[in-house]
This record gives sequence, C-alpha cells and structure tokens, in this order.
Amino acid sequence: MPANLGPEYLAAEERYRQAITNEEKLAALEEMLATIPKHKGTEKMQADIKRRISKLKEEMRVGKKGPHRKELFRIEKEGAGQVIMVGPPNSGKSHLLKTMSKAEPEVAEYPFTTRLPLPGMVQWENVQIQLVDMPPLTPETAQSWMWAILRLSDGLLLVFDLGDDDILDKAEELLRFMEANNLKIKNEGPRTFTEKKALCAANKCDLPGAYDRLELLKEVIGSRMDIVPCSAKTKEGISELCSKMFFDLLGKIRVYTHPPGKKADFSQPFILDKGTTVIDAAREIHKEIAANLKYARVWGKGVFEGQMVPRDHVLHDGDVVVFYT
Ligand SMILES: Nc1nc2c(ncn2[C@@H]2O[C@H](COP(=O)(O)OP(=O)(O)O)[C@@H](O)[C@H]2O)c(=O)[nH]1
Ligand SMILES: [Mg+2]
Repeated sequence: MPANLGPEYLAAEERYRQAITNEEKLAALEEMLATIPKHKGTEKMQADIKRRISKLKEEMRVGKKGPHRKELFRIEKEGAGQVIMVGPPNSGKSHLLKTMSKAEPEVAEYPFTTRLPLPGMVQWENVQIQLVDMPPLTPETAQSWMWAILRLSDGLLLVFDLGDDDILDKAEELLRFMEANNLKIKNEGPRTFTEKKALCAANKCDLPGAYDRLELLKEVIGSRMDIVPCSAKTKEGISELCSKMFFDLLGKIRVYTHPPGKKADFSQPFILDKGTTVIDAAREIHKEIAANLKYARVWGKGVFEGQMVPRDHVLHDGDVVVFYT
C-alpha cells in the first residue's frame, strides 16, 4: 500500500533532516509522527519514528546528567535575552561588544581576530541583554556550531560597516549565505526554528560618506529589517540600538509590581513578552497570585491612574500593576 505522505509530513521530515540540535530533532520527529497518515501502509514508518523519538529522548536524558555529553558551544542564556552578532569580518562586532559591555574582546584592524564566541552583558537602563560576539560568518569561516548558536539565539544583530564601499555586496552576500544554510530572517508572524528575527547595526557611522551608504543599505535590506546607524567608536546610536534590541528584536516589556499599599521598586522590572496580559503576568510572577487573583489595578499606558482592569488587559512597557487576591 502506498504511504501517501502529505505536505505537512514532508515538511516535518525536511525539518528533521536540517535539524542541528537535539531539541530541533525531537520537535521535528514529533511533528512527523503527528502528521503521518495513520494506515497499514505507514505502520512500519510510524514504528520507526517512535523508535527514533525514544532513542533521542534517552540520549537527551543521559546527556543532561552525564558530564561528557554537554554540547560544546551552547551559550548559557542570561538577562532579558540572547542576541548574537553576525557579520562580515572587520565590521566592528568585537568593538561593539567592547563598547556596550564589560567584556574584553580583541579588536583589530586585520580580519579574523575573533575565533570563538564571546558573550557580554549589556546594561541598558534597568535591564541587561546578553550580546554575543562571533567569528565572521563567511563561506570560508562558518562552522556547524556557529549555525547551531544562531538558531538557538533569541535574535540576530547583523553588523555592517558604513565606511566600506562594498557594504551592499557584503550585506547581500551574508543574507544569501544564511538562506543557503537554512537560516532565514523573519521579523513578523510566527517563526519556525530555521527563521530568526534580526536587526541591523549599521556601524562606523562616524566615517566619511557613512550616511550616503546608509541610504543605499536601507534600499537593499530595509524592507526586511530595521537598520540603526551607530558607532562603536563614538557611541552614537548605541542607546537606540539597545532600545530596539529590547523592545523589537527580543519583543520584551518591563512591568513593575508591588503588594497593595507598598511602593514599586523601579530598579527591579519584571521582563515580560510584548502582548502579556494581567493574568499571564500574574502567572509569570507568582503562581499563587494567579490562582487567587480577584482583580488588578494598573498605573500606566492607556488607563487612568490605578484603573481596575480585567484579567485579559494587555500590559505595556513601564506599567505598574498591583494584584489583589
Ligand atoms: N571609525 C570606526 N572604526 C571602528 C568602529 N567599530 C570598529 N572599528 C574599527 O574597525 C576595525 C575592526 O573592528 P573589530 O571590532 O575587530 O571587527 P570584527 O571583525 O567585526 O570583530 C578595528 O580597527 C576597529 O577599531 C566604529 O564605530 N568607527
Ligand atoms: Mg571580531
């Protein structure tokens, strides 16, 4: 009997072939099992997928416990989110990390100075963002662990050099190279694990002719992502870059809360996803609060001071919410 595999199954199977991490493999296998037509002709295939799932789960279980199987280049996430820098050599990735964090990457005029990923914490207002410096992403230098790191990240920061006359070619080359390696940029709507949000840091805006090249860059890639002109050297645009990383690339907001009758501590925000409702926020902050929530009051955007709001009220950056249980 022919298997008659549908497009959903075939797509999941393709994702399985392209998966790099165990989590990606498992997600794809489970989707294959869910979408495979259930009849006699596919019984062997179903059994085979089930076998692969349990083998992988066992590997992941053992790997987590044992000290030897740790993934070599997994970068432990910290702060509001993990942003990985991607770009051609010499665009100023290491210099940006040095300017924006306390990390001490090597910055040099000659290319290929950076050989390993280096994370640093960027303090912006009252939040921290993890920014990771990487070796350049070119066909000559890319290695499989680099793709894995990009896929596991929360967002990509594409760094280009506004002082470089070849900036357009280099930008297009990088995007093409990423697509050829199954990493697409997608800033709107739901994403699969081969699609990532991206923001562009158009670095070295202090150099002559930078703003003319910026206009050209906007024409070529501006429809696909936001572009922030900045300079690792003069710090121009760095604060806007951080704000866009937090609100747009990571899609986060800051919410403050305090027990009824007390004052809010504005140095201690709760970092939540954009679109979070009052009840979701309560769940993130304390399960017990969520379970017993009677009502909430909000001081902030789109409400009058201390307005009583329903559980599905959507919170905004800077809102203070007080839960009553
Ligand atoms: N004028 C200027 N030079 C920069 C800027 N950022 C980086 N550079 C210089 O560009 C060169 C390459 O920088 P680096 O951070 O090592 O590039 P990477 O290969 O992308 O990590 C170094 O000589 C830096 O000093 C900038 O904003 N303005
Ligand atoms: Mg570098």
